[in-house]
Amino acid sequence: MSYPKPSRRSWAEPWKIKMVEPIRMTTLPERQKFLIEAGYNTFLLRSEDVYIDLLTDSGTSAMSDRQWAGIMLGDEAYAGSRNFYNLWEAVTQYYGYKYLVPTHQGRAAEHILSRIMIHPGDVIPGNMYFTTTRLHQELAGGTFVDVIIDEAHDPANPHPFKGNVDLAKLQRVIDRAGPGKIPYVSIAGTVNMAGGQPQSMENMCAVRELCQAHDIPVVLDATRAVENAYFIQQREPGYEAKKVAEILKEYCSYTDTCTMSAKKDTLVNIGGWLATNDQGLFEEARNLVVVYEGLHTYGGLAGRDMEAMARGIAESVEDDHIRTRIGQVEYLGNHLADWGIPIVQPIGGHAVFLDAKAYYPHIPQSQYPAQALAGDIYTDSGVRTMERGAVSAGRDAKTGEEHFPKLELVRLTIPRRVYTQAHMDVVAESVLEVYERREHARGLRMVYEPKYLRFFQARFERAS
Ligand code: P71
Repeated sequence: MSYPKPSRRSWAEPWKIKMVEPIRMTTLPERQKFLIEAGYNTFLLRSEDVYIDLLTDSGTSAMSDRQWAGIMLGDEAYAGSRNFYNLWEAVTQYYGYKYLVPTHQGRAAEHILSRIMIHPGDVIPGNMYFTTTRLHQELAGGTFVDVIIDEAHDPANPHPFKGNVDLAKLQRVIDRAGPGKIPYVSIAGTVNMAGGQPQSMENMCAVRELCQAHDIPVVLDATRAVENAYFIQQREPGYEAKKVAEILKEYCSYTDTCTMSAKKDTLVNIGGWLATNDQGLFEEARNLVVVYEGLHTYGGLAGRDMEAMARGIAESVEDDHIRTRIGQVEYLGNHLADWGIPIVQPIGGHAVFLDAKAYYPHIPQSQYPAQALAGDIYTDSGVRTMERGAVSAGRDAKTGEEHFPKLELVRLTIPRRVYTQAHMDVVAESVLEVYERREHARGLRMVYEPKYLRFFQARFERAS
């Protein structure tokens, strides 16, 4: 008897499980109570009350046995720790930058960079805002201007590189502000708020050329640059035979400086850095880090954290690892798309994003449909997700008006090396269940709004 050969599950994990952490399923009445107590904000839930935690991929990865072994090799000297030099070597080897300043996480690097490079009245163009990045630019007196391609704002548009910069938009910003008012161009690969969408190498090169012509530095947010490199390998002609590690290094070579939240790509629970080829910037950053973080050879981290990071960097660029990582995200996304559930296309690197406007078209954006949807998924199954819409976008720094972004999304963010295919199936089933009951969904009103990054601590009640 003959039968069709099943297609290969090419993303199967290149590791096996050595240690497990129990998780607990709660009851529906318990979850209803927990969500009300949390003010309908998934950031305010206790993790013990969560079954599958897709809030973020930040600091939630599982470390390897090699990384845990590195933890035991922590050199906890106040100054000149061996692990700092190992980290510096790894950053130079894989990302290519000459100088390194460690920080406790990404926003600390953004803070230091913004303080040094931005002056009041400056303009910082970038490929879509990120919450902490934009806030530090604003706190330093700058204004962020979005120059991403229009396709990025359309959840259904299948453009393969929705993280690309629109060069005409960038040129217009340079002409209007004058190059002297632009301390740097801020590039992220992949673009978190667009749905984990990559930038092409060709576009990065073009940005570099344009910036060079005006003597403007390029600063990379390298938080998920390994995932970006994988998409370049998969989608950009000429890169299919190259290793992800090689592509990453070329990508970074078109930039002068990077900030990094090492809690994502590099497979650690805490850590970050600022890396640069500019010796003057390095010296200033190394000096300022002692004011806010700690000595320049630990930047708010323990020696063991830096060792885990150095080892995580090497693991993160392995082709087998990154294929599995993104393969799992695509597995979940394709499941949902096959059922006709509205998600951002193409499927992103670190997460599947639900299009809450298409999900709940009857809830006006002023009643935060994505916030409501995140709560409804938690109530259904104990799966925790994150709002990435109007609540995250906050208010205009000058006018105080609420931003209502085109993208009103719920992010199902997949931690690296943590959950199984069966967990993904449970998530997909819950998302489908909530979709089938969508006509009954109701919006929210905000009853408490903190001043900075309101999405973390805002509280809501059901809109009447
Ligand atoms: C994510 C996070 C963590 C987060 C931050 C703010 C709001 C909600 C969740 C952090 C990033 C990031 C990029 C592209 C800089 C940071 C800050 N992402 N750039 O996605 O995605 O890094 O958290 O280490 O300070 O859940 P930090």
